[in-house]
Amino acid sequence: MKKNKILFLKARTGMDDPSPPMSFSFLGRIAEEEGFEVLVENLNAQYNEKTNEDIVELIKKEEPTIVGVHIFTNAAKYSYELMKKIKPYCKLLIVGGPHPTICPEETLEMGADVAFVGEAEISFRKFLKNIKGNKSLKNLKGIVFQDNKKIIKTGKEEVIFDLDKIPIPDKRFNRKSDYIKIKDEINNFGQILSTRGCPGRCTYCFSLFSKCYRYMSAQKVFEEIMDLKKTYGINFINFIDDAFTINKERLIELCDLLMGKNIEWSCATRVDFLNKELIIKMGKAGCKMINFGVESALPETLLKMKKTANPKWYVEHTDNLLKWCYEEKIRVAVNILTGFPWETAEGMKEMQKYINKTKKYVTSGFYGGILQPQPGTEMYTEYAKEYGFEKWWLQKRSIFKDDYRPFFMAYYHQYWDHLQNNFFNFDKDKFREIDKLYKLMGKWNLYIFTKRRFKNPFIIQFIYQGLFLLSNISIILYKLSPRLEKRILERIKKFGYKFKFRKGSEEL
Ligand code: B12
Ligand code: SF4
Repeated sequence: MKKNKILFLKARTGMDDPSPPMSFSFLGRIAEEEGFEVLVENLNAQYNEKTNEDIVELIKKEEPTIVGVHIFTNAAKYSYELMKKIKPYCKLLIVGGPHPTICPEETLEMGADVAFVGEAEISFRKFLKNIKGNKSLKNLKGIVFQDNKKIIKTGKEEVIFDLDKIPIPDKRFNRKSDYIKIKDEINNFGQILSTRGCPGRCTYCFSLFSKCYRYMSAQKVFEEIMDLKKTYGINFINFIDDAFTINKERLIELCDLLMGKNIEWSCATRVDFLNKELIIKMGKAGCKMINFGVESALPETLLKMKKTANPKWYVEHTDNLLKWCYEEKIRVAVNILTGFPWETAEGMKEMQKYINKTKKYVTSGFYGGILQPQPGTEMYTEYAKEYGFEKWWLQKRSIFKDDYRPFFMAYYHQYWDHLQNNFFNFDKDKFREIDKLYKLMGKWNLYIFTKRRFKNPFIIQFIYQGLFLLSNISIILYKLSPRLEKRILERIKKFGYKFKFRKGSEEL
């Protein structure tokens, strides 16, 4: 008998994925357990050169029973283009991810037969069983679909409380060559999601996994690490949890398990769930980098974004954390988010001072962005109508031709496109000060990027100044003509990539 096949897809967006999407590893395993052959094409993977037309040919050749598309809001427009192309050849087109969770009806209008809402391990398994048994979808929870032109919403599927019961995600379905060209890039397969949900209430954040914080046991996390080490030879794990350090006991237990195991790792977390004692312990257990969701140092913004009720304590505590990490030689990345409607040019100048004051401790770089109000968040619900950005993900045309990002965006002005989107109609002064703020952070990123790769102070200065100069030339050229910028700087951008994996000096 011919085996059922499922093809998972992610559309190209122009902002490459360095690592395979976790959703396909979780769901692929379930599909395989249910007797499906699993195919994955992530067109957004950094080295996947396939086009939408190639996917049409693939579907014609493989004739999958189900085609499943993962959709981020930022990728919605691109995903819909892909869906339009493949729809005539699909037997059953399903979608899932953050965007279908928030806007399931829209995805149906765009061609999906079924949209999955929220975390899908339970609903997806039941769905596959139903498909095999030719049963009605009406009894399934967690999906939205059309029946005789009527939209049927089946209600929420139960939250998975015991994460240890979910099988370890299987990364085998992903083609290695889509993500790896240089040996060290194997660590891109080292992502682990060890918790789900976040108790935070930040007004700009959409939490697909609900506010209910759940976590895998330390023992199960350790098993997954060992599995990755054994299968892929991975020696650097990247925990992609929203707030990895919330459960103190679990963190301590995991650190104890990792002591002396020669595994290095990084994680992201909120600043209010960490202290000096934990940082020391994490450092000893191989933690090399912590990404802090600091977001702002402005009291009004911290309060209005619901990050903290005590901004004074928050900023002081953040300063301490950064120093403690520095002392323990744990590199630090800091996320900064600006662009809120109440912020002013003066506020942005304050933020510039804050960056200058703290940058010494930010040894892994500044990230974050300029607010893009995601649907399903308070920032979207409250301001979309007032500022006229309803359904922006369908309207905003891409700033970039052929999805090529100019050289200056590589390290210097990573969020330049976010600024151009200008959701909240910033006045000239505010626009200029935000621009300055991100350039300041970008300049620091260029410096530490160089410093980690070279030891000789003369060479560091030479390369850093060179990159800085090239970034500014790139801006001027881009303003003259984006095509000219591409012709002159695309090669240097690609060449610069070789430095990315040059072993960096561990000295901070
Ligand atoms: C890792 C990560 C990234 C990585 C992605 C790496 C990769 N290989 O995928 C990087 C750093 C590249 C990234 C970038 C961005 N990210 Co991000 N990211 C995350 C993060 C922290 C984890 C994602 C993850 O792996 N989750 C675990 C998997 C298992 O969950 P999942 O993908 O949602 O899948 C589950 C369900 O959705 C469902 N499902 C998913 N797909 C499908 C498909 C089918 C067919 C079915 C049936 C079900 C299904 O089943 C899965 C299992 O339950 C999430 C936050 C979070 N906690 O999820 C944010 C998050 C996804 N990112 C977000 C955002 C906004 C961005 C950026 C736009 C940020 C920016 N402004 O630049 C960019 C966009 C990049 C782009 N290409 O356009 C938002 C998305 C909001 C939205 N409405 O889309 C999130 C939710 C963060 C947040 N709380 O706001 N991100
Ligand atoms: S931004 Fe971070 S801390 Fe705030 S709700 Fe989202 S995941 Fe939680």
